Amino acid sequence: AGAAEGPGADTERLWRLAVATLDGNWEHDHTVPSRTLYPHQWSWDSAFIAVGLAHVRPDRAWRELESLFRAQWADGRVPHIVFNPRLPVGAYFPGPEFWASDRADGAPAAATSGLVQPPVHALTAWLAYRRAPSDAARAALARLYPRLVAQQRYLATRRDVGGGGLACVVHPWESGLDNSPAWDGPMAAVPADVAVMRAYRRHDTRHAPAAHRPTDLDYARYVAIVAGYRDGGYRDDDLGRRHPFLVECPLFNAAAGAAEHALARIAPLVGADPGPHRERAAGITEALVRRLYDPRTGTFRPRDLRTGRLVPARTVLGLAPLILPDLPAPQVAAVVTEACSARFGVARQMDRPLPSYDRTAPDFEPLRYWRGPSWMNINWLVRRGLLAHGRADLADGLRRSMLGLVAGAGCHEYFHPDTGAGLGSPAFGWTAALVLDLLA
Ligand code: 2M8
Repeated sequence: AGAAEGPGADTERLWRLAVATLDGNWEHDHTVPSRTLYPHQWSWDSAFIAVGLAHVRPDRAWRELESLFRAQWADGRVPHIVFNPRLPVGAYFPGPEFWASDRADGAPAAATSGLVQPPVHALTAWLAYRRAPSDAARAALARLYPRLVAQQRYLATRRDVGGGGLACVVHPWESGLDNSPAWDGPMAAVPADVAVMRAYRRHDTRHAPAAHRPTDLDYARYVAIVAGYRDGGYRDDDLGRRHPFLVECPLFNAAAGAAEHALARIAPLVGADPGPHRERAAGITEALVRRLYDPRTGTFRPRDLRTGRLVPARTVLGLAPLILPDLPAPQVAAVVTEACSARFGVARQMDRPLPSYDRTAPDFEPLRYWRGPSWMNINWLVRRGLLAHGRADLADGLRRSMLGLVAGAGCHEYFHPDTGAGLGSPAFGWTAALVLDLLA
């Protein structure tokens, strides 16, 4: 599309569309991912959105992150949803009454979920600061710093269930890629009753076609895993013995590593020592390679802690370790090979967008959410990884592909990986934010 050619009418149009989308989704102190599908505040959405806001409304970038971190729990976990008390009951399922955070120790005053999401916040806070440095931005960064450190500490201590230096996710929602084929194996072991699920009313399928969303069986398991965790007070001790879903995810841990690298940059600005962050970053990269890299296939894949095995599915999660600046050369080469293979099709000149799943797999589903469609946040992370490892040529191909998607379909939540048609929410926060970052 013309937008890829640099400044011009199309660039101007995309810029205005993205700003209008962010403005339309702004809600007193945060941005909703979508007014219809996700009307509350989501954790990693807010992180990506802050990057875009830094280009146009820097004060809002900091309000976005600070409102999220105000809902941090005493143990350091940053909840994946902060509920807006002004919305009616039933605005989203599962809502605050289901999560019942008010009955859990260490929960904040606001109603929240008890799960987390990939910790991309330190990275995006750093990028937001670099984009628009000011005294106010530095003061916000100084307020956030101890909270970002506590977020990392929670993951490194309470969530290292495998004991090998990586954090595990206890629910597919924590991965951010809810129904990725990566979770099919681990999810199959979770007992769930679809009849019980049907006693609830799903909210998502009122706003998006059911064929573009997770299935009822997926939801039955999502709800069952939350119910068990909630009934244990969202405590993390003894998870290995009692929790049905425990997975080490390459994207989640790459985000945690990138967070330590970012904190090492932030620390001197706020009078803290970067040394410990550098050490922890190195430790996470080493653990990722040791535990999640499979030299036989040359891929990073999640490890199911219940079986001890790497999951077989080759998903876009495996490309995420590229965001680590200290990823060793053999793994960089392997990930780039995987990205450029027919499975993912990254190229200088891309004929189709980057999918969320191996497009050669028999169960590739071009319409169903994280089982095939293309997503802007993942594209953005992979592009950053390519830039970090000297592949500006491929990063540029990805950038043009991303801009082409939004130029053709608008700020959709996700895109058909063959036709580029817009799917899910039509006015989606992180798509708008990350487009601004690409255009700036
Ligand atoms: C999706 O997840 C929520 C549950 O957290 C849902 O399906 O209702 C995912 O795409 C997730 O990555 C994202 O943060 C969230 C809000 O955009 O929606």
